[in-house]
Amino acid sequence: MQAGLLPAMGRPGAVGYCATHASHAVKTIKSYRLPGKTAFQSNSNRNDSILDPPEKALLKLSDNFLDLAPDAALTATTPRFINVYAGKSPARQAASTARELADSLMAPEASVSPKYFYNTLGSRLFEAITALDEYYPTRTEAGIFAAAYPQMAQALAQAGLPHPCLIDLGAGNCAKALALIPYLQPRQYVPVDISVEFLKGAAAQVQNNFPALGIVGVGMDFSAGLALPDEVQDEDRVFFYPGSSLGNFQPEQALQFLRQMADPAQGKARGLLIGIDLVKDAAVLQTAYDDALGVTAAFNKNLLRNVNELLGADFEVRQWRHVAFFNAGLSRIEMHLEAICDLTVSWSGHSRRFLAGERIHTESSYKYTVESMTELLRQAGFRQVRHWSDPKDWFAVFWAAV
Ligand code: AVI
Repeated sequence: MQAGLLPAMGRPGAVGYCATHASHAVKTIKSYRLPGKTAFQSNSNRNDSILDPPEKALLKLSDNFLDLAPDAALTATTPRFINVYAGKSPARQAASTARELADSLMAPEASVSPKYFYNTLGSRLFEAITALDEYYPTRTEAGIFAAAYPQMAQALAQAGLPHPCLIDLGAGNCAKALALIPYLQPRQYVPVDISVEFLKGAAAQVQNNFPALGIVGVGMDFSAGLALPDEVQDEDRVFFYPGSSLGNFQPEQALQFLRQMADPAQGKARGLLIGIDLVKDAAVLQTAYDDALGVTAAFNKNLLRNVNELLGADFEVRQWRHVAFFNAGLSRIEMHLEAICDLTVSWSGHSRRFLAGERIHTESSYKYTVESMTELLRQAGFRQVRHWSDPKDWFAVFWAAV
């Protein structure tokens, strides 16, 4: 057991900043012998997301705590952070975003990439979606993880990855990794996200919980390529990609993306732990993307506000309606914005006319079967593939190793 993997959140002795070392703020945290489960239950600083694991796992954790000397001092440094956009000036970034948006809006079948959902309000609306009764993927996936953490850890160990470099793609608030780290015991944790400022705070929180864990935060749009900076350990990389976001790629793009993870450039042993939404009854799928409260509709329409800001366009949100349906032939949910009346949208000297009923395609969310995902992982170069699913077989978490 590596000392750094002991979660600090159950420790009432945690104290504030007391020293500065080099450019990093150093935090001293007093640890103590874990007095059993009650300590987890009584501490108000705890992170409840790691309190779900089964009883047995809690006992295993407490055993690990006993390896520590009482009152041993652990230090938590501010995690390193690398912004892969650093080479590109903000003006060049803004210009290429505007070009991409303008091109997709001017195409015969107008579209906007789903990555533009996630401005500040969009991220909050997505969080609200995950709490909806109709949106089953988030809680179904959480249930699968909670029931199978120890088995997942065992699968990694069997693949020769007992202390991996855990690369968390689209880490967001890092909550899913926080629960996984005590089981997978990574040597290095690498949260990756396009939303840089948000990620910094979240990575610091992980560091507080696991003071001696090596953390390198990476700000990058990983959908454009998975070339990670040199600071990321190139041995024993395990990619963690929960949330069924692979479904937002076109199948050919999904295959290319998976191939990059299986590529020998990612180190000697490589693996992937990924959450995938499965094909199911069309009505269940449809209501998950067209909920009664209209939260998904707001999430979809908010994209127009973001395009207005990024492109300087003049979309009138009230002139558009949310459309979501399951396209069974392509095995995907499609989300569109449909013009309610004839209208014209303009931006920096350009304009496009939309007739009533014309649509902008904003998202596809592909649904796989266990067989089709297993086949895709094999095509990408993964050899050992297994999965865990819920009793209704609505969602699956796959473990794939090369
Ligand atoms: C992020 N992604 C996996 C979500 C999905 O289900 O495709 C995005 C989403 N779109 C509407 N609701 C949720």
